[in-house]
Amino acid sequence: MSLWSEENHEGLMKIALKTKAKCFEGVSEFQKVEIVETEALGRALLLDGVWMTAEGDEKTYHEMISHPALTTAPRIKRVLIIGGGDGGTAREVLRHPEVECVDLVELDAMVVEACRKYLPSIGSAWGDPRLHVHIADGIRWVKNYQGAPYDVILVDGPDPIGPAEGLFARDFYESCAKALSPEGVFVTQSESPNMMRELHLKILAELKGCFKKVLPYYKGVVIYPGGEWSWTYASQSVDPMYINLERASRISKDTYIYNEMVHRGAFAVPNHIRKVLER
Ligand code: SPD
Repeated sequence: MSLWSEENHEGLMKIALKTKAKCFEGVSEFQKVEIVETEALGRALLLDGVWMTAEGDEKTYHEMISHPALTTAPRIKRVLIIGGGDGGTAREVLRHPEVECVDLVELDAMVVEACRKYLPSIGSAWGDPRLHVHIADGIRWVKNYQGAPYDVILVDGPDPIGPAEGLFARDFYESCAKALSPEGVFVTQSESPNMMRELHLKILAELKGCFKKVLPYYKGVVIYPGGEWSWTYASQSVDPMYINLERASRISKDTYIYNEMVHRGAFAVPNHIRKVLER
């Protein structure tokens, strides 16, 4: 096999990792699913040739998509994860003892099966009885949702290509806003603020049409284009700076990067984004 596995980002940039072996390759109804063993970051998942997660790099992403919401939402009993088929986000969410029920809605069964088998350290919470995995379309799930409101919704999807495109659309954000309790918190991964700046700004603009508070936050993720990554926090009433310190300090005992100061610092918005948001 080739000594390198690489993502070619729009013909502009390549992100390549030296590779020892291929653990899994399959083509599902939706995409090509690969798990490779890399020299630098352990096993890693690619979907359609795009890096999704790697054992040696995943903690920053999964802690940052989860804990800012989970340490600030007033209630965190009911959580919806859309995507997240590698199990890393569910693992972080389920570390909060107040969480009673997590619905994880992943489109592609092959992703869950391959990750359960080859990336067990990322998905270490699959056996938790509070976790309910649904192989289904997350966009339809929230559109048709009639159950008890969620306290937190986390969107851990890929880039907006193919079936994932709808995860970046106004309709989807509106459905999420309706499926949340009035004091609920929504977080989505919101792409690279530098290599995908226009897309990042579009996500913020669409969310602003659906939520009263919309705040992007940032941290580095080694395997994503541009190195710097973003998530966006949205709510009708909750402010991410009002941190439940008991929850934050409890969770911080075992996190890789997350703590109260990392949380606060991540919400510092670079000027080139801030200027657009203030317009
Ligand atoms: N450019 C890739 C963005 C992928 C974001 N989601 C990753 C899933 C990790 N659980």
